[in-house]
Parts: sequence; structure tokens; C-alpha cells
Amino acid sequence: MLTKAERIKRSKAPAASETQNDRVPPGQVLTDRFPILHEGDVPRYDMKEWSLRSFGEVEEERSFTYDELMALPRTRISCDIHCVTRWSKLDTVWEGIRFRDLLPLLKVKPEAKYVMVHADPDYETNVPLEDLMGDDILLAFNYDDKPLTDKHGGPLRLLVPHLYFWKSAKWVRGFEFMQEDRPGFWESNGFHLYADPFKEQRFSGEDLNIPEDEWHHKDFD
Ligand SMILES: Nc1nc2c(c(=O)[nH]1)N[C@H]1C(S)=C(S)[C@@H](COP(=O)(O)O)O[C@H]1N2
Ligand SMILES: [Mo]
Repeated sequence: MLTKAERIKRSKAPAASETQNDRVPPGQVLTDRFPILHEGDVPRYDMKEWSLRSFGEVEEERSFTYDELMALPRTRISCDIHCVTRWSKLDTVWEGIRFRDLLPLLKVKPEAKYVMVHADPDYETNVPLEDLMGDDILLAFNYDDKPLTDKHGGPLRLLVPHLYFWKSAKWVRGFEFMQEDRPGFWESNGFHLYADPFKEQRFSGEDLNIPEDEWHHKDFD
């Protein structure tokens, strides 16, 4: 086992072209591959049983079938994504339904300021409601003009490109609207409540020891 200091010494410094690019947040390294990271097993679905729920601070709870969602307007975007384990990937192409286009159907109460995103298997992540209103916030079903693979969150994942990628819940199943913020899974385990990659908001307190090369050992596409 290497000590942390040894690992840092041995890890290659990012190339100048990477650090100079103002699209790459501090402490991140570019990859062309697509790492696969999640807790637990990839869920299997019978799409006839699948639903997306909205609840909490709403006038009325709702549940959507996959077909109901697919009838909504679709949006295709290109964006950069940034994982807290230090990989970033530029110009990723996604297609999905804008959260903003779904919102009018959810009859959210004006008191709602935060959203807990619920996903399988037993995953949650919190995001301010305002952060879900942007042009590039999608419920994504296509990646790179192909159906999103199950390992990357298919049939449907949230995409929140301006925050660290753990906020982009794979296998999304529900939105809970809240008056007060509450930490989700990683946020309860020492990670930052908000998670802006350009401010390096990785952790909420002391740095957690994530080895710099941890993501190299994960699966990739
Ligand atoms: N449901 C669920 N979504 C999740 C996770 C998870 O464990 N479960 N991990 C998050 C983390 S930490 C990252 S970096 C990204 C990874 O997405 P990818 O596997 O498509 O690269 O998914 C996020 N969404
Ligand atoms: Mo992550």
C-alpha cells in the first residue's frame, strides 16, 4: 500500500492543455472514456410497473408512467460533466425531458425551495429547486444519440451538469419537494450539500481521503 503522500507524488500532473482549459474545474483531469460509478446493483425493471413520483410540498401527488413522460417535449443538449473522483468529460451529448418542462404538471407549492431526488437502489441526492430550472437540466433517456445504457442510469437519469456528477441521479424514480434542505446519501457521508465543481465544493468538513487515481480502477465504457 502506498501512503497518500506517495500516491500524490506518483500521480501524473494534469497536462497544461487540461489545466489551461477554463472548462475544466480545479483538481479535475479529462477523460474520453465514460467511467461507471454507483452504489449497489444495476436495477432491473418491468417498464409496465415503472413510475416516476412527485410528492412533498405539492398540491397533489402525481405518478407518471414512462410513456406519459415520453409524450413531453424532448431536448438535446451538449454539456461537460465533472465527478468528485476527479474525472471530467467534455462535450457529452444527451437527450431528455427538461425538468422545467415537467414542473408545471407537478403543481409544486410556492414554499418548496429544495428537491430530494429519489433513485434506485436506495439513492437520494438533494438539489435546490432553482438549480433544476436551467436549459440543461434533463431527465435523460439518450446518451450520445443512443438509448442510455442501464449501467449509466437507463431508462431514465437526472442530469445536473453544473454540479458534481453525484447529483445526477441514475435510475431516478421520484422528486420530493421540500421547504428546508436535507442531505441525501453522499451529502450525509461527508460530501458537500451543494457541490459546485468550479468552487471545488467536494466535502462539507474535512477532506475525505479519496485517492487521486480511484476512478482509474472503476469500470468504463
Ligand atoms: N442511483 C444512483 N445514481 C447515482 C449514483 C448511485 O450510486 N446511484 N452515483 C452517482 C455518482 S457518485 C456518479 S459519479 C455518477 C456516475 O454516473 P456514470 O456511472 O454514468 O458515470 O452517478 C451518480 N448517480
Ligand atoms: Mo461520483
